[in-house]
Amino acid sequence: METATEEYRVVPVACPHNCGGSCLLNAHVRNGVIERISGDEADDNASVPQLRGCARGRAYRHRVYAPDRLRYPMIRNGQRGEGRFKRVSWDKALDLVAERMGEIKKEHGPSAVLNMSASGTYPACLHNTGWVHRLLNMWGGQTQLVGTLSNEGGSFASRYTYGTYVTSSDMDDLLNSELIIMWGWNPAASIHSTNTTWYLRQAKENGAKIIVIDPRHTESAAALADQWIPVRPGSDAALAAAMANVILEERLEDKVFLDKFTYGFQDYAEYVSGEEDGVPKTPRWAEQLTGVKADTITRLARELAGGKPAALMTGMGPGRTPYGEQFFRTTAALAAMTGNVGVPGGSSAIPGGGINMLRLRGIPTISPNPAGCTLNPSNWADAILKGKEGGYPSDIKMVYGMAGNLLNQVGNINKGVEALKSLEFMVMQEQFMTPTARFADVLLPATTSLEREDVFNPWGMLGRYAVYSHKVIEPMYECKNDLEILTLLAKKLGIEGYNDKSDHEWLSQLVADSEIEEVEEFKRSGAYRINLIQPNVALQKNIQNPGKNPFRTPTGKIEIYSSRLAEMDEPEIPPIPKYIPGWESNDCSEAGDHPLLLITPQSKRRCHSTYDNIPLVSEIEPNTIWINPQDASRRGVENGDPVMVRNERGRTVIQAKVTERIMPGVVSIDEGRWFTPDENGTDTAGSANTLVLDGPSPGGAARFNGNRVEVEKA
Ligand SMILES: Nc1nc2c(c(=O)[nH]1)N[C@H]1C(S)=C(S)[C@@H](COP(=O)(O)OP(=O)(O)OC[C@H]3O[C@@H](n4cnc5c(=O)[nH]c(N)nc54)[C@H](O)[C@@H]3O)O[C@H]1N2
Ligand SMILES: Nc1nc2c(c(=O)[nH]1)N[C@H]1C(S)=C(S)[C@@H](COP(=O)(O)OP(=O)(O)OC[C@H]3O[C@@H](n4cnc5c(=O)[nH]c(N)nc54)[C@H](O)[C@@H]3O)O[C@H]1N2
Ligand SMILES: [Mo]
Repeated sequence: METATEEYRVVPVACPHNCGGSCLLNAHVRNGVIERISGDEADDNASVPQLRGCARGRAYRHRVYAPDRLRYPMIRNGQRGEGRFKRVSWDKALDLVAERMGEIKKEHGPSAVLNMSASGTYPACLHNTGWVHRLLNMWGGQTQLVGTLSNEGGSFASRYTYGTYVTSSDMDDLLNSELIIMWGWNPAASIHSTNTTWYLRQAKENGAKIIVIDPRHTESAAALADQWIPVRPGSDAALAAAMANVILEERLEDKVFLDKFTYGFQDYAEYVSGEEDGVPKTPRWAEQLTGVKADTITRLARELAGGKPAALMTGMGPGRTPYGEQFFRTTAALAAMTGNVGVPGGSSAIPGGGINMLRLRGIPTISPNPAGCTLNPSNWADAILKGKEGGYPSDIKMVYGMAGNLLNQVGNINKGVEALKSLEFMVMQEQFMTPTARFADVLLPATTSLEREDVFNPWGMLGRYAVYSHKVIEPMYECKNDLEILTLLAKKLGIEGYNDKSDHEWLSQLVADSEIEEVEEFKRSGAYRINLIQPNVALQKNIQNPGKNPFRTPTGKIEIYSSRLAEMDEPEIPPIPKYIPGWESNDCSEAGDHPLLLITPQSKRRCHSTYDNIPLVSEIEPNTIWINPQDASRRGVENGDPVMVRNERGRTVIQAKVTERIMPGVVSIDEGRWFTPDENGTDTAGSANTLVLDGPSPGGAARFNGNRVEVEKA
């Protein structure tokens, strides 16, 4: 029963997580306590749909009120990584950080500090990790992680093929497609923009045919696909080359498009026909490598060539393999061969940025890094352990991290543990005691996004909306906003001019400088949506008017043959797209005692490792390893059995899900469970990265998929 003294409000906020969407949520608050969170219930219409959150966003309250929130600053009180800490004041904690940073800079220079901030607040316009870069760069510099763990393969391929990173059309353009090939793409779980699955559903109702190519029969396959084509991880470039072979053999290619818009296609055609290396890339050739029947490949190729406009929608999973960049180069070649690039309903076949219609910038978070030292994120641990002697740009002594759990989220956790143990000093700005935070010397407790004000927008590629996220409650315990923590530290470090505005002033400026005119309405409703009659189509202007808008490649064309890659002269980065066998992946003869190929996709119960400690969301589905009945029965494993998964990098125990939904020879563990070792170092939580390789592919991609493992009854 409500009484007159009770205050009840419904406050618009954003789901702050980094799945690519930015959903509008409503926080229901009574007397300063969040009672529940509901989804967007605005009037729905086809062009401006609701921004409805999923189970994770709606459970955000359970993160805010989680009993294991970090509550006050703490310093290490035991061995590093042991997890014993003692409470101190903010003043004392920040004094210690400033003092140790000063000593480390004096002795080793600023590049001794590795910035291990990551994606936890990526979609936030204000409280994001750009401020850590700003702090360290103004202080003298840092060793910086450059590039993403997600899409370096795609970025590499789009840079050399199209000369731009803006390669994604708006998702509602899928309504213009006749055929949609979801190639290693599972937005039913991995979102990639709030309404992607909703548009796919409508496309299907409009009669589009949907084919899923994935080692797993995914949620998207179950909900949307007319056909599921399982493929061995890391072999997709072979599948694409064989499709190209069929298209050329049957003369189904779009010659006019190839002549007008591409450069060097003939070289690829010679590779595909076998003229170049004596190996025709026929469907039969690919069958051995991919596990896809030659007939199926032939039919798929014909379907793609005949199904115009066809959207070859590639996810990032197949790109996170040993030569992941080649996958996207081959799919771009297919899209060009079939004249599907830059047209409504088509696709560039490389995931990348979209045409950004919102100028939500203006916060000066990035300044140049005076130390100039950079690392691929997949090398962070190796670089700490080996330093300059190992060919890395710096000798790292200290880590500063905000909103990242990179011990858990990069391959080879056991190597990461060794690396963190070897440090002189480590600081983490976190909300929880994550596996990474346990190794810190100083823990600085950060607020959640419901305790502060911010603006969020989805990944550049995928939407035309922004969400205003109001402050709902006061900071819990002694937690502080990330920007406030960094501003206080900047003062202690004697940095001048780091931050001269309040959060509110920053956000007012941000919105005032953007295209948003109805600022009050944006704040009131929480959402700003751009209604378009026609969705944006990536690369369309290059195709409509190539004279005026040449592709930004050396030749001004889509470079199937890249002159810049040719100049590099690296056999592992050929100038034309090629299938290159992975280190561990496809060659069955090299399987040894680790015969199964592991993939580690995104979980619908987590955003990476975020939410792994929240029981409510963990109920969505148990954490399991998917294994085909053939592989399970050979090992005496039954559905529900605990199994040990192992290779030379580590061991983890997890429950088996015996299912036809994964192809034989492949197993799958959703990434992101918190590494929880027992006294023998065996992980007890099913944390995928105990098994995964660290280090990037030649083009920079992380190699999360296609690692060799063995499974046995635990
Ligand atoms: N729920 C949820 N959503 C998320 C995230 C999350 O953690 N949770 N993370 C977000 C982030 S930051 C990112 S970068 C994106 C990542 O998005 P993606 O990289 O697209 O997602 P994944 O699930 O890793 O991979 C997509 C699909 O590829 C398949 N796959 C794996 N290896 C191969 C292969 O070699 N060949 C083929 N054909 N398929 C393969 C997997 O089975 C999976 O179904 O997702 C975002 N969305
Ligand atoms: N095996 C395998 N590993 C993968 C992937 C894969 O597909 N397979 N995907 C990779 C990809 S694409 C990515 S992007 C990375 C992501 O890796 P990370 O960027 O490390 O992402 P999270 O694990 O979600 O960790 C984010 C942390 O930020 C904290 N956090 C959230 N909000 C805030 C805040 O407002 N302030 C502060 N200070 N902290 C906050 C959360 O508590 C959480 O611990 O993982 C990669 N790891
Ligand atoms: Mo990512």
